[in-house]
Amino acid sequence: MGSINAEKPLSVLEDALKGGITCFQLREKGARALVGIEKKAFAESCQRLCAQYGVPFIVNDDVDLVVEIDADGVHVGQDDVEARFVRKRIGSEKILGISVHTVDEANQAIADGADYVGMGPVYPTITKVDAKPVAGTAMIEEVAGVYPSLPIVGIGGITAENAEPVFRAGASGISVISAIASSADPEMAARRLAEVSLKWSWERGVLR
Ligand code: TZP
Ligand code: MG
Repeated sequence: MGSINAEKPLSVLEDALKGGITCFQLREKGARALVGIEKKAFAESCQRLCAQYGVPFIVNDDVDLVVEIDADGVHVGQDDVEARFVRKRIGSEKILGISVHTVDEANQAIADGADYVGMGPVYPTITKVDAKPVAGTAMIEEVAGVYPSLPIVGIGGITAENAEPVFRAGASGISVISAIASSADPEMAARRLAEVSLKWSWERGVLR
């Protein structure tokens, strides 16, 4: 894996879509992050691409942008605007994802109307500068034990090679940045991740 390919993000996204990603979240962060009309224009380009592939387009944090461009959903963390207000603002049709780290936060996320919860960082990552300490898979297992039908998406340092324990712990999905965006071949990287995910959704179907 090299560094994240920030120069041509739309071509990385298109490769990832070709490789079989099933959801995309726009996370426009950091020193060089787009803002205002530039962010909106970039978001709309991502949204159009996702629509071509029939893949939901979710925006991180920016509820105003979600409403403005009619994105498919929004993802918020514990330090962002309170999730119950977000659900009220976006209505019942859009996807609401909430980052949680404990069973208590999962309880609250469900009460606030989460469609899925994100949990991590499972493994060490350098992508999120303010990430919480590495959590491994234990808390995913605990939350999945309490809420077996809650969609849990693991995040943080996940690759096709280390994804299995995340699914074994009870996650229904995995989300990645570096494993695709830092790959020399993002399409192939996405394909391998999609294969692992598919294998696990199939095993779940058999095991349940
Ligand atoms: N939340 C917890 S870790 C993380 C986020 C957004 C970053 C994950 O990025 P990577 O590159 O897949 O480790
Ligand atoms: Mg956030």
